[in-house]
Amino acid sequence: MNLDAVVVGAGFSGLYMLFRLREAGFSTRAFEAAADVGGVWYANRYPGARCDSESIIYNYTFSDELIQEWTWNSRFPEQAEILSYLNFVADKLDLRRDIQFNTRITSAHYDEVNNRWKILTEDGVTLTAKYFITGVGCLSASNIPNFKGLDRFEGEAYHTGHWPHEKVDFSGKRVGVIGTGSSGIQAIPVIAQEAKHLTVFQRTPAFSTPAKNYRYDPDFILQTKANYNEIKEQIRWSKMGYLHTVVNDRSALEDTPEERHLAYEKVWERGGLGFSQTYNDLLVNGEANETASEFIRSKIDEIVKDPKVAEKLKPSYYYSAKRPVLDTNYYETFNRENVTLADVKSAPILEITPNGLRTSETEYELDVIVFATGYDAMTGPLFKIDIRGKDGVSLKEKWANGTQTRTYLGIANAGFPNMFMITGPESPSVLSNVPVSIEQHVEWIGDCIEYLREHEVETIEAKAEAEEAWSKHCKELADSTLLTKVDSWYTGANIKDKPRGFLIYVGGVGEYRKICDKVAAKGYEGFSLI
Ligand code: N01
Repeated sequence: MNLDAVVVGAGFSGLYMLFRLREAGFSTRAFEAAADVGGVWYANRYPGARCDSESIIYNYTFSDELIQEWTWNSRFPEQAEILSYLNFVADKLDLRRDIQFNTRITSAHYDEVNNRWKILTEDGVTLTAKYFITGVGCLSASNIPNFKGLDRFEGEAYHTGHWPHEKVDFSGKRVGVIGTGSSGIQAIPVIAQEAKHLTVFQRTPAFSTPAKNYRYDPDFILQTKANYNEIKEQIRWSKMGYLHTVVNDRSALEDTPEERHLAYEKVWERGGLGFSQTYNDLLVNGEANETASEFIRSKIDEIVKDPKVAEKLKPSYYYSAKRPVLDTNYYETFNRENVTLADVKSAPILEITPNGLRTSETEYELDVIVFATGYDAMTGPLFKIDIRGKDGVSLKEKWANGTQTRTYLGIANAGFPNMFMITGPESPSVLSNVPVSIEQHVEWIGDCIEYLREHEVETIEAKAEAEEAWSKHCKELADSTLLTKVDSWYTGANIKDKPRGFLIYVGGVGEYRKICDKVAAKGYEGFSLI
């Protein structure tokens, strides 16, 4: 099969990319490893899975028809609802006829002589395409730590990112959840309600603030749909792709402790990810950050009845330097009789045993282990495909296995002509409301490919110097924040032997859009067009 474009993935990115190119008249096919559309929302079916972005902005904005015909139920959409939404989009836009499911792309090699990408699927089929576009997501390569004895466990074991389609029955069972990031913190309160006993294995406590989810009022939905153009413009030019903005546009240190307390209390009660926006310097000034961190720690003391447990749940890193977590009754769950907190920082997990797991202190008998242990983010999903550009150099080699990951705008790579990445490393991606960033990338890539056709350009390739400058800019911006001062999956610290690096553009989605638009307006400045 010889195509204009091959798109990898049928999640938010792949679906829109397929549509955008097909509408422009390019022969395009998307390949998806899973059996249906949805990407991470197809795979993340764990109990309590819900998005932290508010529903009304967690959707495509490019089509008014889609906006008007779809109605969200509640403030934060649950996994099944998002999956229904993506199915609705796939049906409405008749996308399935150009998606090949159950098909993993294993390699994509650039053939310099013919200027084509040679793409191989897991079942041995070879395709060629002029453009190779990845829509593999930033958090799709799940991580299960290489615990000793992992394969000896005789009970049930699940990773939150690859949850079975059938309901997992926890009733009457002794369950262990390893990991207290966003996934663990959403799953724990729900599993606790059903399990006979739940042990939470916590290595680093997370800062969590309440989601305060609620059902939408029909009038609010009507109003939202009527004003959607305004909403769309607002999120597209915002800092993070959200509607909320900085609540108090000043340093936290300019307020008295009493004023700060009132401000934090108000934003805590409102719920959602806006807590990190209470003041304008929480992510850049350690002292200001400490005021927010201390407020959350005081809330843990208020909620958790056993002071020893409360103490263990209190984080000590800079709030929001790791991805902040939203919860529904997370801290309250530790007041339940059937829930135990095991601190695996002080007593690490030594091995998984046939009947549970053993830490340096004691043994835990478990019927079910839930690995909420996260992802090899950003580069992990790309490295699952053997991508080779000019001279047969692989992306892994080019990025020196991650030690020197550099891209141009997070979209393109020197040495990899006619290849585009949607939400690639060094784009705003996971520091934004991701669908907003996805749409911007898809539209920019779509416009670019149309421009190439119009101007009879055969290849587009990022220049090495443009890439160098972009990476330097990304690094400088990140280093001016607290984000690089804390170990997290943002920095690669969660994966054993993964090189450290901060692979996200922190300048904001509005600013980033301006930069990308300027590059295009200047005839794709920083790229070689031949
Ligand atoms: O993964 P994580 P996640 N022994 O990496 C622990 C998005 N998301 O799946 O911090 C013991 O955050 C690890 O401990 P530590 C969102 O962007 C969004 O929860 O490394 N523990 C940590 O506690 C999110 O940030 C939504 O010390 C081990 C946990 O496992 C991202 O996905 C929902 C361990 C992993 O936390 C990832 O979230 C879900 C070990 N050997 C996800 N190894 C919403 O929008 C790891 N851990 C709601």
